[in-house]
Amino acid sequence: MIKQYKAKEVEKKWQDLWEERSASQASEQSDKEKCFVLDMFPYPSGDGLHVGHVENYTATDIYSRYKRLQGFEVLHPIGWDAFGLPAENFAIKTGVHPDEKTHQNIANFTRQIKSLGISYDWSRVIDTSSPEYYKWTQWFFLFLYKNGLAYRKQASVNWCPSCQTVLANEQVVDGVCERCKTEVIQKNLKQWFFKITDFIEDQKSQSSDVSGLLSGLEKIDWPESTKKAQQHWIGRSEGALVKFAISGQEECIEVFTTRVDTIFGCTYVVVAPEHELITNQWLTLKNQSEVQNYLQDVKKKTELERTDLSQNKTGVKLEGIEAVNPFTGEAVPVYVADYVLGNYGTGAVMAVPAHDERDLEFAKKYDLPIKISIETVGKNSKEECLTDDGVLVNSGEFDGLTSEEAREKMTLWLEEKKLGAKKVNYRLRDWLVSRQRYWGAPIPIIYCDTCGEQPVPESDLPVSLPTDVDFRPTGESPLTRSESFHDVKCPKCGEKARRESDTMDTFVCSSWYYLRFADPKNAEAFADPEKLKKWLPVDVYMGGAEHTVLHLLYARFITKALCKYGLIDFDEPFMKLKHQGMVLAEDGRKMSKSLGNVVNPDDVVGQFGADSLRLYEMFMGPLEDAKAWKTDNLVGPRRFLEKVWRMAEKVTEKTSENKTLQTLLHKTIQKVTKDIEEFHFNTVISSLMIVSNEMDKQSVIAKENFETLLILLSPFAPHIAEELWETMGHTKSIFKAVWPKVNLQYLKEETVDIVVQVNGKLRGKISIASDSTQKEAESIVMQDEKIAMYIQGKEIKKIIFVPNRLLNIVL
Ligand code: ANZ
Ligand code: ZN
Repeated sequence: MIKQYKAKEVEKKWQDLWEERSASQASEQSDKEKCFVLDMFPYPSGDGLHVGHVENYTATDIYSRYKRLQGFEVLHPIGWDAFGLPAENFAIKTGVHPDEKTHQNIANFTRQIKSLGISYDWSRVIDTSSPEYYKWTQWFFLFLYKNGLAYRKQASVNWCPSCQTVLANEQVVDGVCERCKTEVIQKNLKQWFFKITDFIEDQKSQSSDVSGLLSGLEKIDWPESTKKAQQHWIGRSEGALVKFAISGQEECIEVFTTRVDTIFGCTYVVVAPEHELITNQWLTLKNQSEVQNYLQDVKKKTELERTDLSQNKTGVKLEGIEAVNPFTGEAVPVYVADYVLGNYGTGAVMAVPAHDERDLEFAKKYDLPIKISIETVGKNSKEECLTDDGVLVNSGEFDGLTSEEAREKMTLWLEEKKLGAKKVNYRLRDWLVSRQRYWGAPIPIIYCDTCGEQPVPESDLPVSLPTDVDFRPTGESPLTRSESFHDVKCPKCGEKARRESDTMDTFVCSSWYYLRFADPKNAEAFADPEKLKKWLPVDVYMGGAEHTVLHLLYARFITKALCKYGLIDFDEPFMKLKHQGMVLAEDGRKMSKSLGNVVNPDDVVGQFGADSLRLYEMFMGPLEDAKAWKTDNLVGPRRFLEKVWRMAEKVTEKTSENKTLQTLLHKTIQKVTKDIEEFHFNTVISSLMIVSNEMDKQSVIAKENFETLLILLSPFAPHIAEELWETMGHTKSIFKAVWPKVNLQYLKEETVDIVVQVNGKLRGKISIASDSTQKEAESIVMQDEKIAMYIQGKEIKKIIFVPNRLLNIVL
């Protein structure tokens, strides 16, 4: 008689054994094909593991264990994205040093993850806040610096008054700080930037072509929505630069437009408040003081307010100057208005109120002429803005051309006359990496009064983060207040110099961490080239959909920079990307401490066991979907595991003679294999439940079949599978077993008759292979002469398909 299923005992036993045997360690020596499966490494927050983490880690653990069973050498590591604001803010509140708190949190995360039976290679753990790691983060900074990809400049930057630090554009969401939701303001500071914009388009290096951030998307298997988000963020737009001469002056105003075809409709020109014409006071304006007053008002507004379509447009006419339309020779007024941004295009636009919404609104307010130069089918009024492409009218020699043709012809015209040129613009800006915070990797630069900006020599890395620092935010970097840190000798002349006191954005730490897993303890290089060759790129990467832009874009940039300079031979870091959906609270809301609806995985493991939790989370629904938690529903997976446990009792050595069961089992192998490859884990679990029920109906279960079931189950519920495998008399781990093969003999195609309807009327019955897809069914039905008769010459509006039952053609 088999003992009762005690999850806690079983799980503890196997977790200890796996650890003792280093069961999940990836080996360089192995000649098996490699597979690198990676989770976005967590920030070790004080709240501990979230059930959302559990979903992510279980999914990739299933895939990793499955790949091992398929004979791959799997690298499945974990680490800690340990620098960052929360630990620093906690320190400010409580006085506990960020290092201490972070390491407590890491210990807690480690314990929690181990209790779930996730098969990480614990010998490769990395911690971005350790000097062994951030030495290489600093090395990357120097690598970029030496190749002209890191530079310092004075810039208007996003400043969070509450976090007291600069934010990257990517960290400003709808005008507020992504982290604390405080409204972001602009500040003018000297800051470090990485030249991510150099990598938007493809590049040639000595040895290879490096795909750009845009075209590289084509070769990676990522969710379409994530690719779209990246494209949108990069914001490539094709247009033209056009020079508008200023009447009676040498200077001209250059504008960027994507609609040069509308230029005959241009009735005024607008420059941004930041435009040189205004800031350098190029020309004498008759209303200088009015303009200055306006600039004061603009300073109070955020970029969001300025670009918000629903906001009232404001501006001031520049009295005393006029711009000349190069095509018409007509002089038009010039305005300064804040709906035009200083940091996009040329900071100046040709305004075409008839065809641009913002211009129209402004023109109405300031009573400027509206001239139609594009006709679009159906629409034509001065009230409605005709923003679509169409055919040119009132456009001289260009009349009758389509917008597309006109853009080409007019751009050529401009180029011939040297009045303009084709131009591609991007929304993406260089990556601002300076942060005025303590808990981050110090920027390895020294400033010397004689020699200027000097990189810290590589042999002096790491530039260690001092521990004796008052890290309370004052707007100034806390490191400026540590004399031991701050004062340094110039590496070039040896005179007294000072260190850069800003630290790096934590996204720099996470932009390269996946590379470190190939060789986490290397003290001579960020990783050995041979080991990088062995493990990289990442085959499957998984994490939350909130990382569609930031982290993923930065990681791709670093990879491309390394590839360009020959340090690695691949130009995309993550070949396949998956996002898990959010796990919501029982009430369907987001889990949050303030709502008191957070589920702690520790409690669930304690009550039901890790295997049940893993199964439950994978059974909640499709991986990518948002799903609401329901503790009561954990009973289902738990009972299923209890059933499998009891089935072990019925196992006999003899082989199965039950053909139906054999067929079902092999269909299940086929389906489970296919579904795991596609990350359809919920359907795998239902298949396993069905086949278990069928097996359990027998008075005895063939050992061979039961073992097949155990292997199929093992990636999902590894502890119980190991235990029962051992009960079956095995001395080696189930994960050393071989993934079952489908015996095609059992899968000889069966057919079903489906009903074929045309407009809901029965028109025949046709025999097709069972479980045909809609496409397969359609192609057979359409070949049938009788059916063809009914639909001849008519347009098919839609086809309704019920698998194995019905196909209805709607005309
Ligand atoms: C004339 C025009 C006529 C335009 C028309 C549009 C429609 P994207 O696609 O985002 O690149 N623009 C250019 N620089 C700007 C700036 N610094 N601030 C605000 N707006 C700016 O948008 C390009 C279009 O945005 C340009 O094409 C310009 O307006 C405007 F019927 O030029 B267009
Ligand atoms: Zn010097």
